[in-house]
Parts: sequence; structure tokens; C-alpha cells
Amino acid sequence: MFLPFSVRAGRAVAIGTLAAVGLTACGGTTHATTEGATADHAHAQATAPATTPVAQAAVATSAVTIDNFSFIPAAIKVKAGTTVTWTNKDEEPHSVVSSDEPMRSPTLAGKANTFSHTFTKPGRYAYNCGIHPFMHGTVEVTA
Ligand SMILES: [Cu+2]
Repeated sequence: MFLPFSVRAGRAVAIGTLAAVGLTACGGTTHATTEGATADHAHAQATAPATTPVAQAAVATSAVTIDNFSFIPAAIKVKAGTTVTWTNKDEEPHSVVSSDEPMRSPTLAGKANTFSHTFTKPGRYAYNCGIHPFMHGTVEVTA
């Protein structure tokens, strides 16, 4: 599948930043003095990225912007009965599709760049772009 270079570059930068944070968190002096600490540290660092996805706090808003191949904010929180509106600000067409909460927007592009959906039942609903499945977002619906 075709991915624009800018998206790939952005992801590489994000991964690099995470790695840098991990290295920075390492104190430096203490773990070098004992074999055990070094082993534990290495183990934790190797497994952390795979087992703990970066937690994003859900933002209390009903408006999601699609920009630079991302849903912003990617995680939102609304009360049941709220209508959420997505607005595509990219020049690329995007869509909003979910199997958790049955919804499927038309392709959002040009002047037809908004889509709204009302969430009635509490729950946490994942969605993605139907054109670029790597674009993810969640809507947390509270009672
Ligand atoms: Cu898209």
C-alpha cells in the first residue's frame, strides 16, 4: 500500500523519540555497578514498547479534526447522546469507519469534509480511516 513519505518519516521520528526517552530515563550510574540491575534494566527496556502502548488521555470534546493523516485528538470522551463531528482538513480524502459502533462515513474530501455520528450507548469505540487503516481513533462514551 502506498504511504506518503511524510507519514513514514513522522512515524520514524516518533519511534526515535520514544527510544530517546527510554534511554534518558536510565539513570546511568547505578545500573552499571551491578550485574543484576543491568540485566533487569535491559529486559524492561526491551519488552516495554511491545506490552505497554502509549496511553493517550481521552480529551473531552465532540470535535475531531483530521490532519496530516491523523485524528486529532485521537482519543475523545463524550457523554451518551452526544453527536461527534469529524472534519477533514487534509488535502487527502479520508473517512471514518467503525465496527465497534456501526458507522461508515462517505469519503470526506473537498467541501464535503465533515461527518457526524451520535453515540447513544456508553462504551469505548475504536474507529479508523477506511482509506488509510493505520489511522486510528477512539470514542469513549460515558453514561
Ligand atoms: Cu485516511
